[in-house]
Amino acid sequence: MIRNFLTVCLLVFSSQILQAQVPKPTIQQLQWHDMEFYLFAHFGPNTFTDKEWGEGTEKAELFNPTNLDCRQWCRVAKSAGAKGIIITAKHHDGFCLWPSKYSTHTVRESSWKNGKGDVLKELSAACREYGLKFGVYISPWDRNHPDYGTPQYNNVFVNMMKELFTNYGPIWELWWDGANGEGPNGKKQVYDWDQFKKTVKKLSPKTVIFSDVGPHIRWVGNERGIAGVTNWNTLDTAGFTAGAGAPTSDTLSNGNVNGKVWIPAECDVSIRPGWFYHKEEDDKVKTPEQLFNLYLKSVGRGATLLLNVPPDRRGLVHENDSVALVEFKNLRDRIFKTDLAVKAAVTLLAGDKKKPAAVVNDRNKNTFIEIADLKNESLHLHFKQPVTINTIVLKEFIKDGQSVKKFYVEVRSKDGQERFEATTIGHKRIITFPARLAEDIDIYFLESKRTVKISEVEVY
Ligand code: FUL
Repeated sequence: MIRNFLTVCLLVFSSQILQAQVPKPTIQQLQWHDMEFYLFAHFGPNTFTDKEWGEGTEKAELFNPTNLDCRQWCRVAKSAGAKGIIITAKHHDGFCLWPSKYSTHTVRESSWKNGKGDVLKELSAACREYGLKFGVYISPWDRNHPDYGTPQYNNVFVNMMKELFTNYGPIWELWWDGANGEGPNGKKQVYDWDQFKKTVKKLSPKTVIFSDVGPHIRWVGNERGIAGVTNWNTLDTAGFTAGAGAPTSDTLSNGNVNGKVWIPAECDVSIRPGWFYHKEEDDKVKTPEQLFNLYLKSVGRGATLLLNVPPDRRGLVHENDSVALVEFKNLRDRIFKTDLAVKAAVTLLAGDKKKPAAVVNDRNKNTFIEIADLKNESLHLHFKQPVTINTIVLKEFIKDGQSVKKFYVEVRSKDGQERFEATTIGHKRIITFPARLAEDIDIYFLESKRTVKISEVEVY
């Protein structure tokens, strides 16, 4: 009797431990996943010198946009269906787009608005006005600051972040570039990441922090905007740091299947070849089709898409970029216009038993179907009237973690059947194929870490 009791206790206890070990997103990370697509704005002295990496010796007065209008950036972002904008408040050249007290290389020293301008003030206000999230990139590497390369510089960096959070918040995402080169005195900085993290946690606990290794969002391991075909939201960070000490690109692209921490990937890429605006790239803006392809390889693989759209010397998003972005939005709207799954009868099949599973086409991401017995259970969608389709979207209920390792979708009709195999799902998996007729769709889960929880299936 006592033995039985002890066994039960042990089982309950160990299942609780297992539960506790499942890495799950925070509320802020969940909200971040749902943002899916947002813009990056590389802007600063490089815009005026045609460089990608300024040396920090550029004269501050060079920074002089003739017609800066952050509201125009926001209108472009809105018409592209982007949910926020992250601005390079300070790139490697050390120039601050706000009048920082801790630097002498800022908008205050520039000719723009006689030194009275403040890009962060204008952009944060415009984002608020247009209902966009406001994010900030701040490069720890500083090729201008005299303290860079000494312990004092870490305090400078902390003080700058204090200014950002105090004067321009709420800041939804903070972007720490891992680059760590030499400063004006030829020395490299030993970054005090712990102090940086503590500062942000104290000032703005809801901000999600990006770096190569999180703590909240990881780099995807390339600057092409492409997530791994297999993409785990989990990562092991012990022993790694941002920058040179980061895990390999492959690991960053794929995540770690049994990673201990929820640190999902963000895909950063520029709409042009460079990160900063260069006139000679005006005809090299990615086409709407190229952008859509990137969308499929980022958002469609469970990551987010951070698309850089660099303002020009006027301080405006160039016409070519905004045209491409609007067309990119039109393309998505056309493709994802009518979700045919809503009309399908969805059931969970287990042998010859059938259970209704309308939770996956109720368009409520908070409801989900559980599939525990992978060998015998599958999801089935039946269309009374056969439909022509080329896209299937699946979503896992990631609030409870990520589980699916391998699955396939089978599309059947009188024209025959075709199977599409994939690995992870996570926030979203978009499967595309040449249009074909569908009367039935079966989804089989082949491997999973735990009980599969699917919240949505969409069909287009
Ligand atoms: C890199 C930087 O060196 C590039 O200039 C750019 O800002 C990119 C987003 O991150 O690390």
